[in-house]
Amino acid sequence: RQEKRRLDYKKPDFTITDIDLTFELDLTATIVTAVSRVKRLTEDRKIPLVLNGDSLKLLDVKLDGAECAFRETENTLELDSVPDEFTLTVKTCINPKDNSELMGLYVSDGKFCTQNEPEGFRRITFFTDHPDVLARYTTHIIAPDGAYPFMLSNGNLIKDEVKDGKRVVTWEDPFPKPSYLFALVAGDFDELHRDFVTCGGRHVDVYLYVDKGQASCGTVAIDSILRAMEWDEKRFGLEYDLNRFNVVAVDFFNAGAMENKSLNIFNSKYVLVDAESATDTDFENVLSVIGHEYFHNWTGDRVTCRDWFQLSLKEGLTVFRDQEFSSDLCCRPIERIKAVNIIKGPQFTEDAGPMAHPIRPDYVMEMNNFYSVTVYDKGAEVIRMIHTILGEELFQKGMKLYFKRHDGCAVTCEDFVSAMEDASGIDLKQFRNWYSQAGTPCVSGSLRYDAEKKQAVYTFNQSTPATPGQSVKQPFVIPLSMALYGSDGRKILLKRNGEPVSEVQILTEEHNVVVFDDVPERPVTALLQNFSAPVKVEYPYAQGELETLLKCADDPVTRYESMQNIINSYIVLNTVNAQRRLPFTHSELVVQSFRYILEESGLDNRFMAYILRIPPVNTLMGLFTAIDLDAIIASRKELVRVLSVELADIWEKLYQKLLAEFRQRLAEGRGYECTEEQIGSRDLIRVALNFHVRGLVLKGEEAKASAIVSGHYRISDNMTDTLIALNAATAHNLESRHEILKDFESRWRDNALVFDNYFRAVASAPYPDTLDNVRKLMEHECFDLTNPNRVRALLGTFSQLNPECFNDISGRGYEFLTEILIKLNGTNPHVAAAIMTPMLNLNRLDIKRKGMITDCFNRIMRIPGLSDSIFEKIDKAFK
Ligand code: HT7
Ligand code: ZN
Repeated sequence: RQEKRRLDYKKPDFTITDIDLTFELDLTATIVTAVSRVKRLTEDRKIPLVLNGDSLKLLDVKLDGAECAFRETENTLELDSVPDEFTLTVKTCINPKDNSELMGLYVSDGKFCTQNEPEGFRRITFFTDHPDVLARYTTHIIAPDGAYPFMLSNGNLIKDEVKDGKRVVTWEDPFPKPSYLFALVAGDFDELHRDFVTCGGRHVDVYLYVDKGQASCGTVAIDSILRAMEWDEKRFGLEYDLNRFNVVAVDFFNAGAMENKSLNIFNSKYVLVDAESATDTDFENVLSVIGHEYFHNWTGDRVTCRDWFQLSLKEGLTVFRDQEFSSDLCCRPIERIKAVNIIKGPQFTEDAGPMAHPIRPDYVMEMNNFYSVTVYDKGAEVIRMIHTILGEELFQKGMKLYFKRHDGCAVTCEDFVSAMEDASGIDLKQFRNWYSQAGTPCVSGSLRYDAEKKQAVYTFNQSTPATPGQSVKQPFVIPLSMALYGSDGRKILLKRNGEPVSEVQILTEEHNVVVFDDVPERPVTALLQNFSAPVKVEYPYAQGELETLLKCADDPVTRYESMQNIINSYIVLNTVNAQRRLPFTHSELVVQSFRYILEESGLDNRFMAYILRIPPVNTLMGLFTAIDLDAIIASRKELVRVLSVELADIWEKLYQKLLAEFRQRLAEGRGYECTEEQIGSRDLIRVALNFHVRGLVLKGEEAKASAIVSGHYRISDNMTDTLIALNAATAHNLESRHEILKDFESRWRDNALVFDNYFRAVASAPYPDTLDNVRKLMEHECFDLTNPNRVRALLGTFSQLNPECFNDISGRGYEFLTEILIKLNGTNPHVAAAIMTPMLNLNRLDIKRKGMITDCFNRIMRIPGLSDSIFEKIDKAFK
């Protein structure tokens, strides 16, 4: 097996300027005829044309219409001594129905669809399947008349005719594109339509295709497309470029969605929502994923990646754009906190593990493994830092220059940074380290206050731990947003040499000194406001300082982070206590801070719910180099216990108050709405209910807790509240869980996406019988190991969101996942590789768990036909 290296990139020897594709659709034997116009790009005529192929049956090859010599290897079709320019016709046969990997052309619930990013097109026909080969596509789809009412591909509809009982539909895409953006869909759907008029006055027909009978669940999605189109014009000045934009929702999909040019294909999870069956989060995800895919039209499709090492060029930038979209349309601080939680949870974990890689990786074995939180979410943070350093105006100037230079091209991250640099005049040379170095930098700060000079003198040292293949790191450019507060909580204007200075201090060295003048007293320091860089911060807060920030900071993220800091310090302390078999230290400050937030802060419900979040075990693991899982779990449980018991009256009152408001809404006939206000009430009622119930259970009032939860389930008029009850029942192991699960099952067993919530609730319960329950559910008629959504809901939840059971010291969790990985390796290795992430922590776990995971990994490594996706991860974990 071989890794590919970023620095081995070579310009293509041939390009394909035009391709005419004909698909004679058949479930098990689709015939694909590809007629390509090929041009040699090198001087050297001895270089053969090499086309990629995977799982194809080759039927015929012709060069300029005539027989020709060719060589077929396991994964290529090669032709020697070809002319400088010619037409190549390749006929292949593929089996979409048996395509369980869901890459290339496959069948999802009777409908044909494609997924070609990153290397799926080579499973459709032999082709130069690299993103730097941009061709114009014409597609003819042929099927028996009436078989597939909708037959779609990229671009404009050119012809739709019936000949000899066969329907032939022709599409033409005028924009040259890489093969990974090619798409085809054929099947029967409900169709929704909207007309959008662009800022330039052009009419765009926007279509959404969903499963038959689901049209009413598609209105939010199609309206979100229009909102995205309008936003991109207003904020980025980017107008849609064709007269048609199609989105199709399918049930079998490896990821969230795909930005194929003018024919986006979506996992139906991110399209189908209605008031009855979707949660608040489902609604928010639809807006953000629809936005993300639409925004790719410019950042991904019009300007694409030169090679897959550059993936963050389009993904980091597009995540940044979708985050801004949701922030402009919904609630900015909440969106920011959601993004911060992803970075501080899964991304920091990835950066600390064997799969750590820079946002622009240098070595890749299986590209599918690099659609990672690092490339996407840390990539977005890197773009955000550029935005912070340049400011909105210069950033937009940089975007304009980027499009001016590179529209219609396949380019690199370097090209993007150069455009930003040239447009702004700001030197980003050292900033580029964010693209080349992996790992999470740690900034450790200290303050010396000089009362005589009225100066605050900060020292900031940055260091980044070694990551695989990168033992020594160069310093990063870290935009550190700071604010200083007086003991009265009032903000102190930042000044140097008598002049006001920006809150964003740019750290560039390993050791940095930052001085502020005219500081009347020793200040309370807010560091990393708005999480201005993806780093860890260490700062010796004096007593009372975090409370001051929690209460007075004007940046909501600082307030949130102050509470997280307060919580984390007790978690660390009590984890150490648990390890040493010492009694727990009372979490005094957390209790006081919670009390303040709940009783005095006056925060709105939604923000209050976020600020009262206790980080999950997975995130807490990131606080330690060596993970003592049992001690961390015990320490977190203790914190929940203390908060539940000591604030019991407050939780009960809060729950009753919010419940009364809920009842009032129902009494007034006001239905479910996905508004910030209603979402806030539900977010907070979830927190209140869980603490209230935990408190009751701890007091031995299990029956009362059970009754409250079933009451909540019964009163619910929406899926969010229903799941608040369902999850509370399973999370607290209440008697009512049986009745609630039974009712939920009978109501929702016919709706697979909703039923996934049942799988998630059972799989996340932290109790000894959970693994048996998960095993049983694999036999449930709604479970299907070939559907990635089902696998993620049941098995992904168990491995990723239930660290207590998954890492059970018996090793049963590891054994179970190993069985699953071995099964999935043969059907869908990409989904397998995605759910095995928690096992990659093995080197930081205790010796017993490490030994058990090692045994499982050894077993997997021995199976015949092990996929590169799984092999690459285990191999790295072993190094
Ligand atoms: N660009 C898309 C990536 C994607 C994908 C990757 C691997 C396997 C299946 C996939 N489906 C979609 C999604 C996006 O970032 O917009
Ligand atoms: Zn994307």
